[in-house]
Amino acid sequence: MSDIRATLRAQAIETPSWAYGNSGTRFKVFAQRGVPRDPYEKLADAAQVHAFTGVAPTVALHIPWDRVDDYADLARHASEVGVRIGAINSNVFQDDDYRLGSVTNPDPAVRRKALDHLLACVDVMDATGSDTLKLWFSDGTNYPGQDDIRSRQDRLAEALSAVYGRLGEGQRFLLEYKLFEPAFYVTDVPDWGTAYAHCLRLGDKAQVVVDTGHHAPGTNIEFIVAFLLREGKLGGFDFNSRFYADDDLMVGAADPFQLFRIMYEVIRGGALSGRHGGPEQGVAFMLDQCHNIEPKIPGQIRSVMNIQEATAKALRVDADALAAAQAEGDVLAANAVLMDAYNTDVRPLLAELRQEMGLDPDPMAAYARSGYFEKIAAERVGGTQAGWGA
Ligand code: PSV
Ligand code: MN
Repeated sequence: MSDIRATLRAQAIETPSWAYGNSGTRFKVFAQRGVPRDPYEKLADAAQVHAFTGVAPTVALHIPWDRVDDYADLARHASEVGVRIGAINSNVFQDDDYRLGSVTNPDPAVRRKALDHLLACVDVMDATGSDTLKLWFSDGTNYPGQDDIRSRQDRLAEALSAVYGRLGEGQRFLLEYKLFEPAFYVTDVPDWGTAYAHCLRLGDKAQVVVDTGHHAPGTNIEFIVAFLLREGKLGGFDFNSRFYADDDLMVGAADPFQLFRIMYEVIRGGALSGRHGGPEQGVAFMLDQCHNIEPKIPGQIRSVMNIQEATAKALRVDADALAAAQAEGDVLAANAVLMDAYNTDVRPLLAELRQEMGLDPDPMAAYARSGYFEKIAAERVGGTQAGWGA
């Protein structure tokens, strides 16, 4: 039990800067009070999530949504408020130039522009001390015959190779896949196999990131996790949950059992220790979520707690009993070992752990009592609220 506590104490979950800004669907972005106007305010909000949970020490940036004049100054601000800069997320999907793709665009000038952005993101890593670049491409085609599938893979490989060559000591990139959207016919990186094949060719500094919302219904995500971990190619997670497509809802909300199964495979693969800097950063546990209708900071706190609960349950799986049942081919006993762990109420354990860490046992209530929301709602008046594209 003390091992479980130590492991949970050391867990690190990264929150995304964009979760604190306004967001919505293509139908409506709902503005909320107190939303940050710039990346500095986003970091201040992220620091609240860390202050109340104790396990969210890093914040992912999205460039250009978090563009500032002086990234070293932004990193300084992060440490002043009690967090660090985590992954740098590139964005080659919002300019008119990218209508037919970014790094896979048939026009070499557009490909050059996209590549320059990716390289500029590595400059941001250098300035902020970030060790991870996250690459997601919206590239693809909408109609059969629109462009040559193979040539697009060649162009993708060329761009990835150029970015890989620019990575410094202790830096890596994570390649993200997504089944569809915004491209509806072919997506150039649609699945883990495509991402894995590109990363494998490049080397150790290229790994796959699993965004839990980016799969077809019914996909066995924990199998992907087990496989990639076994191959040393799982670089991280973008956690969120989905009911239909890429819903970006709070992780653990739609399917807490799936999250438990994923965390079990993470533990089975010895990968819970998370990021620890240097060339072997380990698996980055990142949230990639939007809080369209719920308040943002509590939405992030709840999500972090959901991951903690799934992790605590997965840590409670009796590995010896499970191995014995599996060796005997005792299907029901093996399944029962897993289900016993899943059905354990770990909330008292986590509450005690927080108290040991000098935190309030109930982060949601403690945040609500803190008055932080009332403060930012009163202070953040005027200016332009951060949101998609800002
Ligand atoms: C794409 O849907 C994605 O999951 C990528 O990680 C982007 O960078 C992120 O969403 C933006 O929210
Ligand atoms: Mn993502």
